[in-house]
Amino acid sequence: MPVAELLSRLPGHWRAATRHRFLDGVRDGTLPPAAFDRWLVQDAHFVADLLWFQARLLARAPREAQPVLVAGAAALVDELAWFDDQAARRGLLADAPRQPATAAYTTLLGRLDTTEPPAALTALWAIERVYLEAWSSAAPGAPEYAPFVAHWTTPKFAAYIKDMERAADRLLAEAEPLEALVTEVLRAEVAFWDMAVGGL
Ligand code: HMH
Repeated sequence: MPVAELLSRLPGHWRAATRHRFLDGVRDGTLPPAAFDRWLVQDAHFVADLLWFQARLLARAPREAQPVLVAGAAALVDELAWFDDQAARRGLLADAPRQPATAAYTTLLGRLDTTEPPAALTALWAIERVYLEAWSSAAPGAPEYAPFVAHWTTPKFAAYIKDMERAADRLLAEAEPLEALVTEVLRAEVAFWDMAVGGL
């Protein structure tokens, strides 16, 4: 079964993770900048944790999956520098503590770190695929958020995700029931958006 089918088997979770009040607010400009900033700081933590997970997956993955993983790891290093730059411009405290939803996602990444590479790669693909879809739902975004929406919906990001999908499909030659794992990813994504609007 191609990994893309996992998502069409989970329409409710997919929708909840890609259509959210936070993203509506980004699109129509009703999201308060403070909520966006709160989310940005937490997402920087998430990306740092994702780099940890991805670098370790790179080391243990079969050779055929390594090119896409190494390219993505390099992109995450650039992304962290970009977050630092945004934090400096917006006067944010990048070392603010992790919120519970961020810490819970970190725990999930820790579990994925002990999951066999084919399943771990599929989960990583789902993490990136859902994020692209979520930001695409907010496009083009209100003027103050449009540069962020553009940053997370580039053709380059979409092509990277497609490459990872192909790698996951190759590794998962045998049918594996991964709905439960992908559901966990989608739930973690919903909790992450919920966190960002939590104080509103
Ligand atoms: C919460 N999910 C979340 N943040 C991200 N930056 C991504 C996925 C994609 O890297």
